[in-house]
Amino acid sequence: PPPQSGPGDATAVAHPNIALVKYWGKRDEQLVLPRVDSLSMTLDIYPTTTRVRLAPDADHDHVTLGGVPAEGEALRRVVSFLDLVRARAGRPLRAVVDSHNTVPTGAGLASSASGFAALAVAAAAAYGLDLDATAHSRLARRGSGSASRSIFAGFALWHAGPPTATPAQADLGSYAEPVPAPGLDPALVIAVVNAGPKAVSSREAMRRTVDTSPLYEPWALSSRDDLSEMRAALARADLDAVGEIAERNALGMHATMLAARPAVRYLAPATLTVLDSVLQLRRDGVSAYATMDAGPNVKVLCHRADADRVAHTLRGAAPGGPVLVAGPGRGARLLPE
Ligand code: 2P0
Repeated sequence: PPPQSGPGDATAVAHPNIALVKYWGKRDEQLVLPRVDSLSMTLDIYPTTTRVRLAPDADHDHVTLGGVPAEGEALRRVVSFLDLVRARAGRPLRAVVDSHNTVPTGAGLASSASGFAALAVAAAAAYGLDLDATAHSRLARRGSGSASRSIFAGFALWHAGPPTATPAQADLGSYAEPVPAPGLDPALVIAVVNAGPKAVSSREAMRRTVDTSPLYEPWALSSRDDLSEMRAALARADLDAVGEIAERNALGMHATMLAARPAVRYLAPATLTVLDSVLQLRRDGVSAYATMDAGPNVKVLCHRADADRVAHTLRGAAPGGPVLVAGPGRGARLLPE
């Protein structure tokens, strides 16, 4: 039977998002407060489905990811997230969590975004918290920063939040909200050049970049201009401007990591081969722009009408890994619909 969400037992689905203006660097690790605003597109592929059931007789949380019991850091992150929800609900009960990702985990394909967005919505409902989308976004942020954006459909802006006097105020000030982009009909073509887990977690890589990279502050400053120009470009449905800003913002983010000590390098030879083919597409008159996250995989923004041609070119450039076409997807929600 289809899952029925209600108090005590709730199932949620969420999709990953890809940032066009990146989140890189925290100002508060505990609260997951970023140093910069970021802006993303939620995808319509790679959903994560997560069921949370309260377990009155259990003395610890049971967590499975893809049917396999979670352990180590993955388990710790889910349990601390549930602790937050329990504290807020004033209910100490343990839970059974079953999560199914369709996206390769830890490969820079935003599995933690869909994962914690689905967990936030399902856990809040199971523990009887009545949260609006903004509150879901703040809560999801505590699990993984980028998850704050997957609460929303389409384009979303995650506010770093203003400087504040207290941690409670800071928590309130950092959440995502939808950004309308009327008239834009985009696709993101994803070239998976390596679906394996990354060697350095994005959490560790961000920390090292902020602490040691002389390029971090200049990038964070320029990112503010990228964000305001991106909002204007989305509002006028200017895909070429959206793509140019996204590509320069991502390359700049990777430059900050390359300048960290020791360097963090997610870009692989196949990444550069795909970037060359994106340049060639542009020379051939196709509006195509690349972005890369904490991994070697490349996401190419284009008009939806050009997506098949772009996908064909990327398949030729990076034989081996799958190439998928994604469009703007829905926000996180409880099942059934
Ligand atoms: C982003 N990334 O904006 C950036 C660009 C990767 C590169 O958000 O430590 O998994 O859990 O808050 O959200 C990946 O970082 O990090 C990420 P945590 P998260 O999408």
